[in-house]
Amino acid sequence: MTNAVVAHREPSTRADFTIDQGWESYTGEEHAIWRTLFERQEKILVGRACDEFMAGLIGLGVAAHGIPDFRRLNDVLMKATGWQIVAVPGLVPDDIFFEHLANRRFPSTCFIRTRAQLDYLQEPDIFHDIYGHVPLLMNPVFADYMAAYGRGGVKALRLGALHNLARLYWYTVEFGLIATPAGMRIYGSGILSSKGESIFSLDDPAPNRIAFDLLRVMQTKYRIDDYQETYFVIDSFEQLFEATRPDFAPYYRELAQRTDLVPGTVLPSDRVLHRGQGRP
Ligand code: HBI
Ligand code: FE
Repeated sequence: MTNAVVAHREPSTRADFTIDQGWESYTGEEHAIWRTLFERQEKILVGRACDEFMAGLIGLGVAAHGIPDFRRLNDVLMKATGWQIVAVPGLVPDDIFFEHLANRRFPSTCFIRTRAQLDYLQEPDIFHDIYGHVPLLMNPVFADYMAAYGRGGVKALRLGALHNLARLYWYTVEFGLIATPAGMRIYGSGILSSKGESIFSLDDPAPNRIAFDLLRVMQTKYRIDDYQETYFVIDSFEQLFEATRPDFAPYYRELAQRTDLVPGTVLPSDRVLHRGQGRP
């Protein structure tokens, strides 16, 4: 992330790392970059994003015309599921991140990528966070899952098992697919906010697509610098919420006995929905 883009957002001086969004200070060019990203995804995601995401986007009124004001979004979001967006300068320490999620506060960055970064940037920007993550927080079951994830994160930190839980977040909240009667659909924010991966994750023969299994996901490493080699597919948000209801301490003990799996692994015990052909 080039510092120049972030420079006009003062770093936080608050203990919870929050800052003011400063919605009035966005430039015309920043609003135009939002419009470009929004209109591009709007076309690509028809028939690719899950219905719950589309409903959340409409419910929130996240429109193409420019960068949304968190105050307006919070009026709607709070009424729908008790969540609110808080502005942060960038990635915040894990303990702060989980504390916010556990209290139904989604920490969103408020800078937007440059035109040179339209197709890829390593760290989350406001388009990834608001367009990618927040619409699904309008869905009550998913909103409960995210709050439960926050509570779980606080505990995982104490148990030294954060790396296992971070994999669950990665393969569901960021890069998850969901099976529907109309076919596989996207719900992961890292995919929804990415032009290339919105197409690759569903259409490309290269990656594996494997039915979600909690321990399998938490045992599997992931890459942050390229498309996923494996996507995990849930049957419903209820399945995801139920799977993560129990106390995870026994799971962490079990995982400590297993060796980590590399991202492209396919196990005989996997319910393989598509066996990837690997990338040329
Ligand atoms: N901070 N702002 C922000 N956004 C994230 O998605 C985020 C973070 N800090 C930590 C983090 N994600 C992950 O490392 C945790 O899921 C483990
Ligand atoms: Fe994210």
